[in-house]
Amino acid sequence: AMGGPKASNYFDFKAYLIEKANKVNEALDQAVSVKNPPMIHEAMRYSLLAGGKRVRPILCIAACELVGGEESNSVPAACAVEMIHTMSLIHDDLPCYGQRDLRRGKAHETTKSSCEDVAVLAGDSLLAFSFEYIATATKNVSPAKNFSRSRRISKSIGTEGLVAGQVADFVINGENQMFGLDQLEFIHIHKTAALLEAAVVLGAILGGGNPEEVEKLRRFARCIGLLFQVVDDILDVTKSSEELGKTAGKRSCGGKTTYPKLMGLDGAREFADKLNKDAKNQLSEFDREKAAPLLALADYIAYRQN
Ligand code: GRG
Repeated sequence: AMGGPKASNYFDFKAYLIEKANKVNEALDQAVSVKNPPMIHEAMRYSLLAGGKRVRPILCIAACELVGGEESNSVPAACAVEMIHTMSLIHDDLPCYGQRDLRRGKAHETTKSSCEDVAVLAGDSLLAFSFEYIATATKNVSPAKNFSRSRRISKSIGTEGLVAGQVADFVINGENQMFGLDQLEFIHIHKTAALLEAAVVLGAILGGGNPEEVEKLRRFARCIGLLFQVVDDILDVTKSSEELGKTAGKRSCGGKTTYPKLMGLDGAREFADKLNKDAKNQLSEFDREKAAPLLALADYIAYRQN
């Protein structure tokens, strides 16, 4: 297929990421234009276009292409998922969630003080628009598929998805004591993996994947979602001990329960390896060359340094 990996063992993942991210950025730029009232559209664009690795949209496109779909089939869904992710970051940066550092640099600094009202509205309108956009911008999709797609995305956001994770996070963390692996996993599966799963499943469905393929890709996404957070926790420990001369533990945010705290640093590293292997195992029956982008994405998440 056009734009897919070349027929050689070598796969240029860096070039792949740049190509796909550019495609997504272009589509997002066109999707949300400045119209009336300009202020809210500018706030939406500010957060949406302020950078971000575009992991979720790239996963969506890669899943679509893996099962034999055309890239263009999945781009609107990929963009919708990124709008939802951006909404969650904007809301997460609000003072009521106690966020210490704003994400994406200064992207959400509108949330700092007097602009909280705009930030809430920018998040809300991105969420609403994501559904309008996916329904109108995706071409050649049956009403039945359209319906099941909307349902899947809704579930990944609401009280069975992101919101469930955020609520569990503050309820459990609010008790201010260590909790167990099951609870930690519940938080991450919902706060992080749910949207990654939705991205991949939408891509696979739009690409024409059969139910077995969709299910394998869904499990793949769940593993890398959890992996993302285990690696995050490991980096918290290793980064803060690297920060010589600075207050130790700056990035490790005090009493928070983390994988290294529950399993030790080596235990957490072993768990991360296991998740990476489990993720890749889900792809073992796909064509290896076609699976190259997703295999590389798993390693990218596993071996990232910040
Ligand atoms: C769903 C209405 C509604 C509200 C959201 C605040 C909240 C409720 C949920 C929190 C969700 C959240 C912020 C989860 C963390 C997800 C995460 C892993 C963020 C970092 O993602 P990256 O590294 O960020 O992909 P970039 O900027 O690269 O896109």
